[in-house]
Amino acid sequence: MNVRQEIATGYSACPHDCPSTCALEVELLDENTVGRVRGAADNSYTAGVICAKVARYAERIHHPDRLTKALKRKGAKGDGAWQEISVGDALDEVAEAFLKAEARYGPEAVWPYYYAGTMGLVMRDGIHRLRHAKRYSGMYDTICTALAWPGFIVGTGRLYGPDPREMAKSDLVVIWGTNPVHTQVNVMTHAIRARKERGAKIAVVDVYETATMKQADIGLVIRPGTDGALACAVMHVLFRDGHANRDYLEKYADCPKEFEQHLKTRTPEWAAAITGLTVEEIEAFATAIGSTPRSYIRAGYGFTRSRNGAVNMHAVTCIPTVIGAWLHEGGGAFHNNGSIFHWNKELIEGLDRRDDNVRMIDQIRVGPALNGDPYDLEGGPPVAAMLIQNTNPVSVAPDQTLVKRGFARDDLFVCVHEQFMTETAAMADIVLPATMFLEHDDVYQAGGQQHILFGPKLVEAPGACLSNHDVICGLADRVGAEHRGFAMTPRELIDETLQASGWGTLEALEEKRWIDCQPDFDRAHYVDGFKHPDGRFRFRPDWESYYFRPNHRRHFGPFDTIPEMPDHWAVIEEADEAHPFRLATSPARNFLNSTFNETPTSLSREKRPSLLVHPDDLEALGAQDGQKLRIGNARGTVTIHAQAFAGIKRGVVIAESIWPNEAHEDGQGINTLTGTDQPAPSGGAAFHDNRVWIRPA
Ligand SMILES: Nc1nc2c(c(=O)[nH]1)N[C@H]1C(S)=C(S)[C@@H](COP(=O)(O)OP(=O)(O)OC[C@H]3O[C@@H](n4cnc5c(=O)[nH]c(N)nc54)[C@H](O)[C@@H]3O)O[C@H]1N2
Ligand SMILES: Nc1nc2c(c(=O)[nH]1)N[C@H]1C(S)=C(S)[C@@H](COP(=O)(O)OP(=O)(O)OC[C@H]3O[C@@H](n4cnc5c(=O)[nH]c(N)nc54)[C@H](O)[C@@H]3O)O[C@H]1N2
Ligand code: SF4
Ligand SMILES: [Mo]
Repeated sequence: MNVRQEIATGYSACPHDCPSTCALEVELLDENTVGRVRGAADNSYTAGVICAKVARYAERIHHPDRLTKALKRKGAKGDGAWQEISVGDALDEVAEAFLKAEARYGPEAVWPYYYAGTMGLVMRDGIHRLRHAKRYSGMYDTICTALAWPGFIVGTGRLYGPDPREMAKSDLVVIWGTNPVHTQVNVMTHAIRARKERGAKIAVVDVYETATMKQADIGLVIRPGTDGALACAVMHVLFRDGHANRDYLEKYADCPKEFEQHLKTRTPEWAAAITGLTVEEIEAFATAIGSTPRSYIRAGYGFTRSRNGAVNMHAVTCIPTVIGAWLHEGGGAFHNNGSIFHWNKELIEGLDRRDDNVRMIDQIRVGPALNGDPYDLEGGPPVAAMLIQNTNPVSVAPDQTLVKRGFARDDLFVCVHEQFMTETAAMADIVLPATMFLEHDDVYQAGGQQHILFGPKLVEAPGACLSNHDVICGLADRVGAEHRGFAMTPRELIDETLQASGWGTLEALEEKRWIDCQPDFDRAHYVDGFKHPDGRFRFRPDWESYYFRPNHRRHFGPFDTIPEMPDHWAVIEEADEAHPFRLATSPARNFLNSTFNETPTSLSREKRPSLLVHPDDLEALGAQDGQKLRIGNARGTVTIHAQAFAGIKRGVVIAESIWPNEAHEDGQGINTLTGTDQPAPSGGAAFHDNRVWIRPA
């Protein structure tokens, strides 16, 4: 007899802010306890593979430090002294503070602040229903996608591209400005399948020799913010050497002849001086692309987190257009599938109550806004009260000195709804304990692939944990916000939203576990035309007509100097005599932004905050491997340990992120050094575009 009991399996989807949105299988040990988490083998994108941090989810969901009770601040802000209260009393206190702020200044003094800690549509987006119903200030969400998405859409007309599973059918997979071994492991599954099954080559473009580049056949380490120059030189070679597909260009592009002319001076020599590559590296890369019709560019977010990031993304998407790679299976460029899902979010977000005249405050400007910068407040009231869900600004937002000062304000009321005592929760007046994804129902949409997935409640939540929906509805009731969505269950919201969006019922989704929403070949490859009125790809994009959100300041930064056609746009924070180094804050493998920096395995693998520095730079600084360094710029200074690393250009340094401020000596984390200036055309955060000085500590 088999004494080993059969372990029950639950089906779910990974809720984290990651392009992969893996289909999961979860061991259910009892009604409260999960075991191992695995990737669903029968999901064609997940293909049985997930990252190590989610495979060990038991460490996070059953973590002894999880918040399970509501807490009210006892001492001064950030002192760490708390009183336990009931969640009902806590919601009463939050509602009272919101009503008080509203009575004194009007509803725009309340600023709900949120992000994508969960990507579930009900739990992430329900906060909009509350703000629309109450006319609270809106948040212009810029921290992640505001540079990348416009850069892609401005050329193609839409945010989608060839099926990401087609990478397996490519002959050259170009992984550009993303580090999938850390950030979206499934890209590697499909890229490596192409190599195994068809002898495809893998090329990687990054600013250091990443774990992904170590697996590549062609590795290009460039200087940060120079991707536009590399792309232009590649296209110069493509035209020069007869690789341009002129019939395709005639039919599918706006101004191929002028573009070819424009590229005449963007030679490999020109780009070598900007990127730090050799002419030979650029020529070989261009020839590989030019001689491979089935070349698939997987463009990430990383290379857009620079002040010229949107222009650089557009430049990269021009490459497959020049050679007509879009026509081929396993060819083209892919960034995100946002446009294929045609969601109707009216019910979940309460869009029927939206008023576009209500103030929007820029997410990345949380520091300046909380410090009363009139530019951010648009002449309106101060931010007097906040509800924060799914985000940890006192670690992840730029210019931490201002962020921390803002959250320390005595006249600011903050409720943080969290799973852990994050650095943001630590600054709150009221902390509410939050469920995790396996403890509530939600529906998920992938970005880096094409599925809609359902994640049901599989285990009971500990203690007094509330879901985001519970908190939003509980507050709505107490502040007099009315909307029929507040009286519905998550399942009811999901079912109605699926049906309104044309995706059938929840019952059908639950049975199938996911919906494959991949558009047909001609659409995904733009064979039916690019999504501009004339069906043509734009080499000369109309940045002017592009806006990111309705009724918001349309253009930011040095908008008027955006180059007419792809180029090296020299608006990055170049090194200077006082700040000879360029710093990128690329993601650490075992954290996800600031999430997982509480789990024992992630912490033991990441060890301590460190700075990758070229050995010759270390020597020139008179410093040793492992030694403490001070790095700084006009925004502040940070203490960090040096790690000698040869896979990087001299003058460039990398701090794999995001450690808490508190993990650094003096409590100054890496975002002390990042900026809140809003890049053109429509904002965003230039997290990898910082000039710094470095000294031995
Ligand atoms: N382990 C882990 N996974 C994550 C995250 C995490 O923090 N950790 N974050 C999640 C989130 S929110 C997102 S949005 C995605 C983002 O995932 P990605 O699309 O991978 O984007 P980034 O993580 O910003 O950076 C990717 C790579 O871009 C490189 N890079 C920086 N500047 C430049 C440049 O100028 N040119 C080029 N060519 N490369 C550059 C960085 O060194 C880094 O290796 O990942 C998600 N997954
Ligand atoms: N220096 C530097 N800074 C960066 C980046 C970088 O590359 N470098 N990357 C940027 C990017 S791309 C992004 S997207 C941002 C992300 O920054 P954040 O949006 O702050 O993401 P996380 O740090 O993962 O924090 C998410 C929080 O949500 C909580 N959470 C998860 N699920 C739920 C839930 O169901 N309910 C509630 N109430 N809470 C929940 C988690 O516990 C976690 O504390 O960081 C940005 N900051
Ligand atoms: S790779 Fe991304 S989506 Fe998949 S399990 Fe890990 S964090 Fe979740
Ligand atoms: Mo992100």
